[in-house]
Amino acid sequence: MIEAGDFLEAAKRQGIDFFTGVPCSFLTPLMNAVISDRTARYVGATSEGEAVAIAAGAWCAGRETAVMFQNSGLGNAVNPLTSLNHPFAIPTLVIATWRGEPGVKDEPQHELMGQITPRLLALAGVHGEPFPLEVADIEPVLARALAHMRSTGQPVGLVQPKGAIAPRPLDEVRAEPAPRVAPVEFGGASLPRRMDVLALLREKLPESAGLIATTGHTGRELFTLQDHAGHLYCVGSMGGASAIGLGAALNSEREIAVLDGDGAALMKLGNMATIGAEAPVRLTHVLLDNGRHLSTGGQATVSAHVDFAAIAAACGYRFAARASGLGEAGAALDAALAVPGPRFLHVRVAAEEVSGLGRPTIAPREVARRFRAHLTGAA
Ligand SMILES: Cc1ncc(C[n+]2csc(CCOP(=O)(O)OP(=O)(O)O)c2C)c(N)n1
Repeated sequence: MIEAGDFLEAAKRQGIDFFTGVPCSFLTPLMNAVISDRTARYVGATSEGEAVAIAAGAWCAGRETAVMFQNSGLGNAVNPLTSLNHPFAIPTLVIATWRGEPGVKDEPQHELMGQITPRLLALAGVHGEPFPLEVADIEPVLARALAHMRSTGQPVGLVQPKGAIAPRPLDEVRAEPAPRVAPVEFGGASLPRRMDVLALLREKLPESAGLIATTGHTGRELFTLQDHAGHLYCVGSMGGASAIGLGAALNSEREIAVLDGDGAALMKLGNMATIGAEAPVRLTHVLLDNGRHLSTGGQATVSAHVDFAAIAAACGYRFAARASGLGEAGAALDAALAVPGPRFLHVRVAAEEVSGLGRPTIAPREVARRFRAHLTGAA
């Protein structure tokens, strides 16, 4: 058995200074230590996949990260591990608990995942290291993990067995919820093309900003308009753009803009609750709502039934607006950028394909490194 504090201090010595995750009773001591440590940053996520994406955004802003969750949530994390961390070569230390470890008595819902956890992590491209069970093992395990992460750019996983860490109390400071804002209306008669709104955003956001474009044609439209070191084109991790934006905005002095889709936002609606609670002041979340999964054939989403600006306001975003014309979207962005974030813009756009759309010609691995250099000012 090890002490949570010994593990945390060793992780910090290895450069890990940003933690995110979802609790598990096996993780309680380590999570309590991280949350109680005023020099470590912890973000509680609504899902394990969100945590992986938040950590990816934090890495883009220059941090080394760890993600902690129950192995039940590994399924939730597989999508960003395989389609974000892997192609973009974004490392993180994954600490997954081992509920249902073969030979250890546990509940039936953990049995199958317990059998497949180490193999599932390996299949998802996560290199495994043994969880340190003695204090003397902590430093060498973490040193090897960080060396692997830095040389390959890929995540490393530790599977934490039952009773591996001694109990540790929780000393948590909860921020008071901010007063709710009322959504502002910028009504316009016509629906602009998404590409024209993207051009407007590119023009109005500072050169130093980081723009994270959601999965599908949004990233391709942004790339077709202009390639930029401050662009991150999500090729996978559908729904993860806003979580990447949160991780980046919590760790960067730059303005961060998330260019989201209605299908993607609906897939990970919990992300908005975390953004509202964490309240990064330089984050602007723009939802480009065409009412469809346009990138995959135009199937309707349920967005017509959803008041996204009201959800953003209810989640604690400090500014929320609806806009439906191009000029109105510009006015809404001006109003948004004049106040501290997080800010939300719901922009209705035409469900119209752009012909002759390019695809990013720069490999995701280079996009991520260029983006990190841009956000950390090392470019
Ligand atoms: C987890 C996951 N499920 C499905 C897909 C396939 N997919 C790619 S883009 C897309 C549609 C996204 O819809 P939306 O966010 O509304 O953007 P739009 O297509 O309208 O640009 C889908 C379903 C995916 N990439 N990942």
